[in-house]
Amino acid sequence: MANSKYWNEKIETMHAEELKNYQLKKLKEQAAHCYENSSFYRKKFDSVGLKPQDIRSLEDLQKIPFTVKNDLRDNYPFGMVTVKPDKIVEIHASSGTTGNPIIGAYTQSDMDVWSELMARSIYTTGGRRQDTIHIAYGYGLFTGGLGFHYGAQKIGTKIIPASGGMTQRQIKLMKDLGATILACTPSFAVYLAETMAQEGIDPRRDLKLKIGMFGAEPWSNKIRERLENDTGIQAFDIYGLTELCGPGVSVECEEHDGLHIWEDHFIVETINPDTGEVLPPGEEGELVFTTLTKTALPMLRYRTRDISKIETAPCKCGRTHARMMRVHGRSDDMLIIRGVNVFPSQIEYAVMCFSELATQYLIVVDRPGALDTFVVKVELSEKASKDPNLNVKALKGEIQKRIHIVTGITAEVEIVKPGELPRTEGKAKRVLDLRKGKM
Ligand code: DLL
Repeated sequence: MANSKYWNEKIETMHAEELKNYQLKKLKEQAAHCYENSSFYRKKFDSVGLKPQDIRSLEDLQKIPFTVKNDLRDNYPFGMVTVKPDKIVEIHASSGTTGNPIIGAYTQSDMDVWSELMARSIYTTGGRRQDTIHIAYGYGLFTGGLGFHYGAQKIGTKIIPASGGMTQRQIKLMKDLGATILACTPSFAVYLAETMAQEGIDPRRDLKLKIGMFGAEPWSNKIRERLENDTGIQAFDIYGLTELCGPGVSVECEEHDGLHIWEDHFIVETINPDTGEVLPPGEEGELVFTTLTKTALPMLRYRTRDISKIETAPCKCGRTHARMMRVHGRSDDMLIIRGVNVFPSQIEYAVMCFSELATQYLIVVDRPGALDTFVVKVELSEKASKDPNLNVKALKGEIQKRIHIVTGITAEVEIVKPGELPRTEGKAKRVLDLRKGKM
């Protein structure tokens, strides 16, 4: 049971060696479950002459072939499910818009684990029974809304299941109902903060918010600084994906130095995304997860395409579970512009260096002729837009220089008025690639 600091002290502070032994025991069980109950996994094992009993150490995990997103798409909807259909109690799906959706199927035991991990994650950020959590992640097939709901329910927190949309109404509800925790995407949090400013609401004076739990999309420390400054809350990063459960795979503790991966339920590896080679901790690469306790749709060596690095050194908070550094992008988010690799997070970093700018930005890439065009649209902050001494031309030049420093290529910078770029209530869209079909 939870004491003042940990939701589950024994598990969260388990000695590293003990945690490894526990993982190995669970890995053997999960591999056997997959082999026995899924023709998909049996074929994977057989293709490399592997049997579940060959998994004798954690290093042996590397003998199992990777599982990729297309495996899930190709086996849609239930081809990779490893339990009888009547054992499935809930289904979610990720937000992709084309092709077969990626499905998350849960048994009751999977639901219990997910709720437990979400309760642990909320508790880690300081959420307690006395809190009121305003959940503005979408409810429905997306795992954000309900994932937070189940975790908060387990803690006993008062829940406001606001879901997405109706920004002004959300602010009124947060104010009137005394929300102390805000859970939503970082881009929606920025939008809420902007709207509050426009409506003359001072979050420090008019609201009781103290914790923000932001995830489901990449966001930078610069956005954290802005959000914390604008609202007075302490912002925490939370990560997860439908294929593993939803939110609750990892979360930041009060040290804000990486997200603790709940290693009693997941094994993490980082690999070189081009070669598949396993990288040592500390080296940046693609995150690969193996579930240890999932029963309906277990994932063995699942390639997430998310780029990060792992920190195994002890954390000051006392938790022994490894940390992943912020995901700053996905391998498939990477743009190749005029032959140069560009991540949207690099642009975000450059943009956030300027206090004259709001946090919104949009990258527009096109190929009208032989060459790529690369436009970065940025927005002036309300304050800067009212400054009569602002030299827009000089500012543009500075932004362009900064983008060149971080990416190595020159962008055309367009500065637009506050509020002109599109806002989203869910995951932000930062890139408009108009080259598709012109390549
Ligand atoms: O986004 C689950 C979630 C909901 C996480 C609410 C956190 C909060 P999917 O829709 O399946 O699930 O999208 C998963 O979103 O592979 C990452 O690329 C990205 N992502 C999720 N959390 C973060 C984060 C949910 N904290 C995909 N930082 C993942 C960066 C994130 N990217």
